[in-house]
Amino acid sequence: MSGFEFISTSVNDQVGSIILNRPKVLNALNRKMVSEIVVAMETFDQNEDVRVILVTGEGRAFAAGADIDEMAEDGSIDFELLNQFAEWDRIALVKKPIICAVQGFALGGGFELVLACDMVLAAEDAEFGFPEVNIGVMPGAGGTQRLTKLLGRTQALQYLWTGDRITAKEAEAKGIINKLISPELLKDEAEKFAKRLSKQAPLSLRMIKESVNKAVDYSLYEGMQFERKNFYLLFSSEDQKEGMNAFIEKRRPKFKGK
Ligand code: CO8
Repeated sequence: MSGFEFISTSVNDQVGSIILNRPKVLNALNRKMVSEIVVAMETFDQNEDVRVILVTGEGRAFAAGADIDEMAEDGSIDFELLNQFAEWDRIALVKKPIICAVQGFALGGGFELVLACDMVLAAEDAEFGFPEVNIGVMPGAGGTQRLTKLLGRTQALQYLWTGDRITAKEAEAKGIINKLISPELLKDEAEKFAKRLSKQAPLSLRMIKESVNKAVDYSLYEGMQFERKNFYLLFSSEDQKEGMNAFIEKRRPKFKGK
């Protein structure tokens, strides 16, 4: 993929990497950058050579939020007409696993991007938070919803009202992140983990992601019905035959994603 101004992308060993690349402003997310991130995710989602998507930030921060300079003079009608958050909705439609690796600040829109990913690896120096309250606004790309679903109402209000940051250690204890890693090892460990996932049966990863996401919004009964259909569906795949035959034949399976 080429032609991006604010991100860089590459494909390596079936992992599609997206690097946020505005380090001078701590990867502040301007509108074009968000569009580029979403287009890159969608392009990787359709690329047969990519099985897992990895999002990282260049420099000392993952992303310090939406670009305040860009929106400072905006009015509400500008937002309504731009409809920029529709792009964020498209992240939830990406079928392949999206992993992010966070160092330094993940604030405001940067934290919302983290919460929109499927799994989060974080360096010990990572800090998460919603400081919007300090500048007279509030999260707009899912922050109030996703944080509340993760932490519950009381704790979500605490962080959203105070703007206090959540340290990497606290984030691990609260289940916001999957794994804490030393800053020097973050990049290598994130790549290693993404590669490990890329060896798993791609359709299983896909159906599991879809089913787990339903658990967030569906009742248990509806979710179980949904899970069942996805379970049945996998029995139409070549990978199910390959996986089970490999087990019986005591060899490693070779998954094709079909
Ligand atoms: N927007 C624009 N520029 C930024 C941003 C930002 N969010 N964050 C940092 N920068 C710039 C600084 O202006 C500075 O630029 P310059 O060198 O030209 O002065 C450079 O990045 C380095 O920053 P600092 O010198 O401030 O670095 P410090 O280490 O002293 O402080 C902080 C780091 C604490 C992260 C500080 O920069 C800060 O408070 N940044 C703003 C954080 C914030 O308020 N984020 C929320 C923004 S609002 C938001 O995200 C709404 C979400 C809505 C939906 C998402 C749509 C994308």
